[in-house]
Amino acid sequence: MMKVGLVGLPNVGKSSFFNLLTEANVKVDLYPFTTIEKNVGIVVVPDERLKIIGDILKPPKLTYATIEFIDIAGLVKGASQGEGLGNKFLSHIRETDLILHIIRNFEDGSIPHIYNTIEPIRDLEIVESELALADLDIIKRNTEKLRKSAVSVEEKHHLKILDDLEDSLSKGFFSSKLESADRQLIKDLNLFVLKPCIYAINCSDKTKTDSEALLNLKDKNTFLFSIALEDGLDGFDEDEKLELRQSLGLAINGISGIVEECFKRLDLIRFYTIKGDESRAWAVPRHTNIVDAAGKIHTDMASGFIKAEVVQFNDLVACGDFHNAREAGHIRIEGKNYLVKDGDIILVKFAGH
Ligand SMILES: Nc1nc2c(ncn2[C@@H]2O[C@H](COP(=O)(O)OP(=O)(O)OP(=O)(O)O)[C@@H](O)[C@H]2O)c(=O)[nH]1
Ligand SMILES: [Mg+2]
Repeated sequence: MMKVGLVGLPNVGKSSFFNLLTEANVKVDLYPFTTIEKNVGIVVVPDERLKIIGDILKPPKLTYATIEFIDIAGLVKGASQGEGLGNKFLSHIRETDLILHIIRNFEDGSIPHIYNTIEPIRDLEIVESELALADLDIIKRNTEKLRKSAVSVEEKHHLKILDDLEDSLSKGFFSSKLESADRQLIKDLNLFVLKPCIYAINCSDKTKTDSEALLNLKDKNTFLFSIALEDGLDGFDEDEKLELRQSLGLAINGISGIVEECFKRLDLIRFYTIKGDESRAWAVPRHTNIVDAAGKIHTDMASGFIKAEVVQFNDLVACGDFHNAREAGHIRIEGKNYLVKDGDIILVKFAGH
């Protein structure tokens, strides 16, 4: 399962956000939330298509695709050198696929800010430079070893990738434009700089959010939300919630919008299975092969894979069910080289029960 790690300074609202995710999942019972540990939770990804499948087929059970969220303590200046609580947990963020960086943009005298003033860009830079320093540590350890042992062209190329990355991180650039083959080469280092990142700005529930600082952040992947506002939205209907968020210049979908954004940034797609008692959405990386996708459902389906019957969501909805879709000629037979597409509804035929 894909994992999202929450990072940010202390008192920016990471745990409050994590708790809101929990509540959102509990309130709608279709959205089960599981806490594995205190700070690790499984969150379902909102999915209109699965809802529609549920309405049409009325299966006893609907199962949504999920993402795991991890909440760690806040990072402070010097975290990479062991300062503060967050450092201890940085290794948990190494194991994630996406960083959700929560940034404080709300004033509240009763909630101290570790650097006293509300300055989103400064805060972003502090946290990213700590992540960069932690990456530099790892890169240096690896280049030292490689410099001694690199002989082949491949090894020297590997070393060059790391040297270039070290150079740009040392100059303060916390971003990387590595090609995917090069990325693959250094994937095992789990560097923060190679992870996709979303900046979630926790705004005040009162002020409009068009300050210059935030506009400057806009070219980054920015999501504006307000925990204080979301906390007070119980009892409003969905349209009213959208309007309130919009009037404050926030993203209209609030917390569930962030989850969707994470899904997008992870470059995941969804396919569906509708056999038996359960209709279910599965999240896989784009370009996943059908056999690997089948293996997610059951390992036997991958090892005994024969073929798959595939219908696109829209065709199934138009026809009403799998049987009618077949009559209408919408079912495709796909072999082991097929790459799964977003919205495919898949029936795997496999041998060896
Ligand atoms: N006024 C206001 N207070 C908020 C908002 N978001 C969070 N808080 C409060 O800020 C305090 C800190 O929030 P947390 O969610 O615990 O912060 P954190 O980022 O998890 O902090 P650490 O775990 O220490 O790193 C809590 O008292 C929250 O209720 C907000 O949007 N507005
Ligand atoms: Mg916290």
